[in-house]
Amino acid sequence: MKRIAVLGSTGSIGTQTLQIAEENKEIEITALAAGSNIELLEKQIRQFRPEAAAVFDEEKAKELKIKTADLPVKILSGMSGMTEAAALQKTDIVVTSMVGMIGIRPTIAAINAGKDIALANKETLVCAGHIIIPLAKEKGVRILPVDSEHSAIFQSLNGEDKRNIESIILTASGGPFRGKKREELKNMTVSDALKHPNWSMGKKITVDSATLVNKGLEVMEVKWLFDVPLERIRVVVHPQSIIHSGVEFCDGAIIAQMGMPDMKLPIQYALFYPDRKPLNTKRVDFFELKEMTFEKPDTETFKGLALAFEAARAGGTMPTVFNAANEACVGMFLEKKAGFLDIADTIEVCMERHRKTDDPTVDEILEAERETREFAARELLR
Ligand code: MN3
Repeated sequence: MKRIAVLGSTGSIGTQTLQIAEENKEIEITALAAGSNIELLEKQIRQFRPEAAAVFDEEKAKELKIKTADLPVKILSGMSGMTEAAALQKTDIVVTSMVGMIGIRPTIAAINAGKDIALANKETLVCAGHIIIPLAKEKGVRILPVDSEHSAIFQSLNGEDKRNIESIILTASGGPFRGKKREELKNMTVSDALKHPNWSMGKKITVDSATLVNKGLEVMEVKWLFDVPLERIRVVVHPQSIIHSGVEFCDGAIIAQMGMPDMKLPIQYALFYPDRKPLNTKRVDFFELKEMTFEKPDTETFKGLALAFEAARAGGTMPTVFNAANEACVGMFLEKKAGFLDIADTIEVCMERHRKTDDPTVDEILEAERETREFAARELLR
C-alpha cells in the first residue's frame, strides 16, 4: 500500500494524481490540501476519505468544516494546516502540486518528517534548492520528479552512474508562439497564450510555456535535482513533445524517454518508483507521427529563458526574484492588466535592481518574493 498526501489536490497535477489513485487499489490517500477551491475539495474528501484536509484560505476552511461535519476528516487551515497535512504520520509520499512559493514550507515539513517527495511544485527547488537538497540527503528522503522533463531525465538515468553524464538534453515544445518575433508578440492576448499545442495544463504554467519562463525554471530544477552545472544543460525545442528529455553520456550515447504527452505517466512513475505499472494512455504511433523536429530556442525573442540562466548563475535570492516577478506579471497578464512582452521585460528590470543575498533562509526568500511582487506591480502599473 502506498499512502499518499496530495498538496494542491484541486489543480491540474493534483486531480490527475487522484485519477491514478482511483485506478490503483494500492494507493491510499491520507491527506489533501488546496488553496481555496472547497467545492472540489469536498468532493475529493467524500471520495477518498483522507484523515486530514487543509485549506490555505482560513475562511474557506471554516466553511469546509461545516460542510464535512458528517465525516471523520480533520480540517486544517492556513500555512500551519498545510505543513501539518504534509507531515501526517501515516503518509509515505507527499505529492507537492500546489502552485507558487506557498509550496516551500510544506515541502520542508514533509522532508523533516521523513516523507518521500513527489515533486511537482517548481518554486521549491528554484527558490530553495540550496535548503531542500541537503535537507533531503540528511533525512534520507527521495525527491521524485513529477514534471515530465525531469521524470524523463530521471528515467534515463536509471541504473547509470551520474558521474558519466556529459550533458542533459531538456526538451521544450516551444509553446503556442514558437517562431514568432517580438513585433508579432506585442498584441498577443490571454486566449492566444492559453492555446498550448500539446499539453493541457493549468493557466499559469501554460503562459509560462509561451514565454519559455517555464523552461527556465526547469533548467534551475535540473541543476538541483541532478547536480549538473548550467553549462551542461542544453535546451532543445522539439515541437512534437514526444521526446520528453534525456541524458547524453560520456561515450556519446543519448538515453531519452519518449511517449505521448500525458502527465499521468510521470506522476505514476514517481508514485510507484522503482516499479513501472501499466497505464492506459495513448501510445506513440511512429507512422502517424512521421517526423520529429528540433530547433534552437530563440532566446532573443523569448528572453525569459536567457534571464533564467542568468538568475541561476547569480544564485542566492536571484532565482526567487526571477520567479516572483514572473508570478506577479503572469497574474496581471491573466487579468489583462499587462501585455505579453511586459512579462519578460519586467522580470529583467526586477533582476537588475535586486541586490542579492547569498544562501538565503526561507524568511529571506519570502521577503525577496514580497519585495519583488510589490515592485513588479508598480512597474506594470506605471
Ligand atoms: Mn515540464
